[in-house]
Parts: sequence; structure tokens; C-alpha cells
Amino acid sequence: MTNISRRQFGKVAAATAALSGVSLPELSFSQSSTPGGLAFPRGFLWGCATAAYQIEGGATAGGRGPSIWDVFSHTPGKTYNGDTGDVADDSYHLYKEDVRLLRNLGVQTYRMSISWSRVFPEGKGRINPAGVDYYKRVVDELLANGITPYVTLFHWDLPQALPGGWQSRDTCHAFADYAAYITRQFSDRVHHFMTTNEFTCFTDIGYRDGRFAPGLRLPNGQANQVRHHGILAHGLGVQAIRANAHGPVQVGLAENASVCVPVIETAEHIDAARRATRDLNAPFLTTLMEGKYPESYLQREGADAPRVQPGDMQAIGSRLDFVGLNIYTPNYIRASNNPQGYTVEKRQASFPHMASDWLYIGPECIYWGVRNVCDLWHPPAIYITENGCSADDVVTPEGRIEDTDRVMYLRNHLTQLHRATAEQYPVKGYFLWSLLDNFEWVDGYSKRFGIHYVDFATEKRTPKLSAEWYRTVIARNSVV
Ligand code: PNW
Repeated sequence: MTNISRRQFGKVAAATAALSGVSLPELSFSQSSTPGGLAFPRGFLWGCATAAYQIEGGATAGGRGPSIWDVFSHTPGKTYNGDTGDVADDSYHLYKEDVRLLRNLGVQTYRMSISWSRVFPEGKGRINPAGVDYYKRVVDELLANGITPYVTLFHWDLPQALPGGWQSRDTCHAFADYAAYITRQFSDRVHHFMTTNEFTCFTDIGYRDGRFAPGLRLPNGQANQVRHHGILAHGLGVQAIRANAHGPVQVGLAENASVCVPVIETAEHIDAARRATRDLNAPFLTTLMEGKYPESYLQREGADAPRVQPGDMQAIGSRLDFVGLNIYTPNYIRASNNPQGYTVEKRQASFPHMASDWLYIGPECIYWGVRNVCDLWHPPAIYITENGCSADDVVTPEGRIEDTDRVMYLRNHLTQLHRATAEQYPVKGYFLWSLLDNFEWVDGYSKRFGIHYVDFATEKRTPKLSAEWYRTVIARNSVV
């Protein structure tokens, strides 16, 4: 092997891929070392991400039960323009077309989620076979096109029928039962599972701030208990997946950890950013990775600290095969003599952001997000389970969507991700958010994150410039 030329080795890899029946874009070193391009490691996985409620529509089709997002989005005043996910991209009916888009991009992987209430309309008990069949059709269509599905079990669309939602501990057990059932049904063809997506969004934003479903504003102690139920559900889910899998599976989650970028890359600020990562993620990722709540978190919350039962922390600390990071935006961290050892810099009014006003642009966040998590906790593998942006896309008279701003955002983030792979951090793949414009939660259809434009009146999909660019990146395995 040592004497094989780089070019020959590239051919061997392509031939092996062809033999295994996986259709990969043709890669060669002459391509991946294009002048100006930054080559990613061989075998790096490129993908796109979506979530069930944001793309499927078919809200009542095939026996699906309502989720808290159906109820919330139908409540006047909760979403932009009263938009709902009733129809969305109609991927419930158009999934084959979506797989075609994926195939045209040349992705090796696709991150999708399952709507819990499509499978268990009441969240537990009665199974809806039509829902299971739908996901089998989607998965089989992906596999037939050489695309590996990565499946998220919970992307915020909690079945409405579960009493008390995430305020109830019973919901954690319902989730574990659902995870066990999906694993039994799908682990013959799906080998990568993520339990939950973004703890803060479905706990704090839903139950403390009330901006997301179910729209509650609970006092601190109760909101902390909701957080605990979120991570407990994850932990019980990991155990359930492992216990029910037909063969080897990789289990992880998708978490939007707060990303801490040192304000200047000197040792003191780098240390501070690492400390801040541990502290700002205390109730979620830190606790999962360390198997216990940090002392500082318990002290800070005092009488409002979560009530923990025997066995909880063991489940929550379950070993993970990978950590998925959803990375969009940075916090800038400065070393300080204060007790926690850092401060978060305030952003100037002129700090640039994308079309969503929270989406501040700081491409180094993807490098530091990976590095801080790896330096603190050394997970065996990292995936970027989401990265992408909203932009004010318009269709030109020629029918093109010239989203040069999105290409700028993505190119800069991938350049920083390349830095992480070049430094040997174990980043295995990247899922771009998102394949399609879709239901952007409280922003409804007003914010477009897709690399394919969707005309929501006709459901017509049109590749944007960013899709053409991403296709090139994938084909060359290199940032261009
Ligand atoms: C993620 N923030 O949500 C979700 O996983 C997706 O469903 C969503 O469409 C996508 O990012 C774009 O918003 C986030 O305020 C929502 O920092 C808010 C934030 C981050 C992620």
C-alpha cells in the first residue's frame, strides 16, 4: 500500500465504492487538489438535512395524529402570517422528487426525521401501519439511489395526545418505546440514528419563553424539569435503540450547542472559550457527555435544580457513537478574572447577519464548535448535522435564484470546517440545512433556508446557485 501512487489509490477507492453498490461521485486526487480548493478527507460524507414537520405536509394524511406544532401553528398569532405545516413542501407525496434532487447533488447521505405522531397517532399504544409504510418507502427510495439515511427520531413534533408533554416524565418512557419500535422496524435498513434535535428549542423555547410549541411560560424550576426530561428521553432512547437493533447501529443526537469562539486566538481566550463551552451548555451537552450535572449548574439553580431519580444519570450519560452539531452562529468569548473565567462579548449593531435576525455570520464558529467539543469530551466522531442560512431569495426573470450570499456563507463555513479536518478532528460528515425551502417554524414560509427554491403555490422545486455550487463541492470533495 505504501508504494501505491495517490492517483492509483483514488481509483481503487472509486472501484471499491462501485463494487459495494454505493453510487459515489467520481473522485480523484487531481480533482480534489484543484488549485485554490481545500480537499476534505477521503470518505467524508456530504449530505442535506430536513425535518418531518417542516417538509412533509400531509398533516392528517394516512392516519397521522396531531403534534404540538399542528396545534400551535393553528393558534392565531403564533406563527408569521398564521402559516402552518399542513402542506409545507408536500414531501409526503413528493418524496421521490426530493430523492431525485438529492441524487442530482451527488450527496452520499440524507438526514431526515420521523414524525412520531405519524407512527403513533396518540404518542403511544396504537401503531399506525400507514405511517410506518410511508417511512419505509422513503428509506427504500434513498437506498435505491445509493443515499444513506441518517434518521432523527424527534425534531420537535411531539404528539399532542401525550398528557403534559415534556412536563411529564411519562413522555420520556413513551419516547423510549417509540425509539425501540422504530429501531425494530428500521434497523435492517437504517444504521444511523439521532435521538433528539436541539434541546433548548424544544424545552426552553417551548416551555420557558413560550415562543415555540407548546407556548408555555413556566417558572424556572418547572422549566428546568422539562430540560431534565428532554435529556432523559435522549438517554432512554439511546438505550432503547441499542437494545432493539437487528445489527450494528451508530447512535448520536443533533444538538445546537452554544458555540464559543475565542475573541482573539491566544491561549488565554482559547482556554476561556473552552470553559465557556462547558458552562453555557451545562444543562444539555455537558451533562450528557459527563454523565452528571456540573456542580456550578446545580449551585446556580439552587432549589430550582432538576429532580433526578435513580438511574437517570446513567441513562443520560450513555456512551454515544457520534455527536451531531447544528452550527449556525458564534458567541465571542473573552478571558476574565470573574468567577466563571470568561465573558461573552456584546455584538455591535453593525454585526452582519443573514435573513433571520438571529443568524449572525461568524464562519469560525464551525471550527471552534468542533474543536471545543472534541478538546473537552473527545467523542469518537462528530457530524455537522446542520449548517446553512436564510437568504432573501428572488427568482430572476430568467428563472434563476442567484443566492451568492448563501454561497458566501456556506463557502466560508466549509473553509473553517476544512481547518478542523486538517487538524485531525474526527469530523465524518456535513449535512447542509436545508435541501429545500420549508416551514421555518414561527417564521412560517417567510424565511428560506433551502438550496432548492420552492414555489409554495405549485410545489415546484428549482435549484438555486447554491445547489450548483454544493454539487461541485461534493463532486470534488473540496471547498471551491
Ligand atoms: C434549527 N437560534 O433551529 C432547527 O434544527 C431547524 O429545524 C431550523 O429550521 C433551522 O435550525 C433554521 O432555523 C434553530 O436561534 C433555531 O440560534 C434557532 C436557532 C438555532 C437553530
